[in-house]
Amino acid sequence: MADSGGKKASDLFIECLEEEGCEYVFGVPGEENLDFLDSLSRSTKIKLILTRHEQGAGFMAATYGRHTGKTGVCLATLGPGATNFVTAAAYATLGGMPMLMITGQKPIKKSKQGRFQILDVVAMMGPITKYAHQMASADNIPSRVREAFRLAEEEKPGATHIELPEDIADEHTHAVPLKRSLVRRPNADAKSVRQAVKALEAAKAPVLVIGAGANRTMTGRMLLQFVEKTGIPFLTTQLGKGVIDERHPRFLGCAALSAGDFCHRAIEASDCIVNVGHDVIEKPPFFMRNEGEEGPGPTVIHVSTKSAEVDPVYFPHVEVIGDIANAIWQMKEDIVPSGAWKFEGMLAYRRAELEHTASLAADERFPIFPPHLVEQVREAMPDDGIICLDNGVYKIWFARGYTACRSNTVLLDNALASMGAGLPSAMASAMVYPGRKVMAICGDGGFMMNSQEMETAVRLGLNITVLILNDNSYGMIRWKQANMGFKDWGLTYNNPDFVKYAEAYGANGYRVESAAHLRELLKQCLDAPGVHLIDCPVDYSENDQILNKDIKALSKAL
Ligand SMILES: Cc1ncc(C[n+]2csc(CCOP(=O)(O)OP(=O)(O)O)c2C)c(N)n1
Ligand SMILES: [Mg+2]
Repeated sequence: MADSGGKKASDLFIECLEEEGCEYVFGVPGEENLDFLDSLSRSTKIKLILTRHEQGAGFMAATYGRHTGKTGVCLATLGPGATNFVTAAAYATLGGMPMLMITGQKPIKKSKQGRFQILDVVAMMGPITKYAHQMASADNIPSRVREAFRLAEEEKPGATHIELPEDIADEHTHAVPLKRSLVRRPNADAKSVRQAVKALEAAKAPVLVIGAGANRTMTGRMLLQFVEKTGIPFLTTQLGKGVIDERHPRFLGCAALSAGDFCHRAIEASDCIVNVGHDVIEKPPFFMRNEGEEGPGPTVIHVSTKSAEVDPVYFPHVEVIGDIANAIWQMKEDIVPSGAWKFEGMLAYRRAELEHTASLAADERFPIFPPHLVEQVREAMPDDGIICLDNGVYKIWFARGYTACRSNTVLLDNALASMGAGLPSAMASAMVYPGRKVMAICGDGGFMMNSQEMETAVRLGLNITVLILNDNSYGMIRWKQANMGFKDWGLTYNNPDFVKYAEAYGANGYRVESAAHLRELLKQCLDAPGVHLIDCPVDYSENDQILNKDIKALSKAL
């Protein structure tokens, strides 16, 4: 370290971010970030996106990472700023989204402040990130920043953290940014591919399950080619939704309920499951059986970048490990489709599901019936439109019933499953894809957890529609409460006047008055620039009956 000559550490830090291709820093700076902020002000490549809460910044950075595969960067101060990052860190790490969090800190060499606001932020971030590091010397900035990006982006992507203390940010150094290396994921071994293909060729009714890890560039294309060549039907988990266009005739549905749905019955009819990109963060939508337990279960083939984390509910028989797109391509090249395969039974379950959904979706009652709402949103959105779901009971209705046509057009979080991400993830989506229609779909509970970001959305001039499903309660928990036989207690509240609330932010607010009015409003809002909020009263009275009882009974009766 030399104070004379060289360049200021915070300037070098920004240069390192530029070298990585960083476009935005989302965040709420504190006084411990002021060197960094000053250096950022001179960058011509990186824009500061100021938010109203660090959690909003973190959700936005993570969503930027989810869409682009490039690390989203966010900034907060020490102590309370850093603790506000915790949920977003967990969201990115569990959800597989590359993100770098930068936090400030008081000087680490000399400090006059005692322990004011000081927490061991690096230790706090340890369990919820892939890498957490305190910068102790300006000379190390290039290698530490490179490392943070490398680890954030490497499979499985997730959050990393660098703490940049004030005195280090103010040091001078002659270090220079490191370039990104050219790196490729290793390909699956041909023998493992052969084993998997042999098992598939010998099966009577194989099926593909597409999970979180398959949601990567190129994987969807290869999977589609595999399905086209073999005719093997597929279903997805919630985080695998949209990897293949769900209008495909071999689509069997999305596993959004835990069990007993039509797609679960289809899997039960299979004797060989190819589980593509399974991440234990999502419960597998099938039950494995050990030998001796009610006969042999299906053969399970795990295709992923990493070997399967063994779990009481997951212990596959064959593993094909390597780049998923390449592994599927190799399997497609090798496989000879078998004339003995039978898919009719599985496809019949899907037809029954579609019939059941169509009958519900036709219900134009007011307050709006969730399956009808899903259908209307689908009709209003173009194929490449993006819906960003917060967490609530409607997530199940959308995961099951909304036909995704493209990858990453249904953003939902079935990993941390945090409330509050709907609005920020829609904002980041609108920034990454300014030419596409973007809608946040939130419960009244989840929306209020980060509703302050309405100001950010208006200030940034984003084009988004926020659809609020209003039931004056934490509906998801009420649904579970009913299902568990408890009395209806402790989960209702009042809401602000959402129309006035939107207007107070300079956005446009509307209240749905009928099913026909909802249709009109969706069209109007999606066609007009700016931030629109639609307050939509919903009728959740049949959630328990349909999701917990009818679906199970109907699918079982087939
Ligand atoms: C941050 C956070 N707190 C609590 C929960 C537990 N939780 C899951 S859904 C839910 C209720 C959601 O209510 P709302 O957003 O109004 O959606 P609704 O189910 O009513 O449609 C709660 C409290 C959570 N997932 N995340
Ligand atoms: Mg609610």
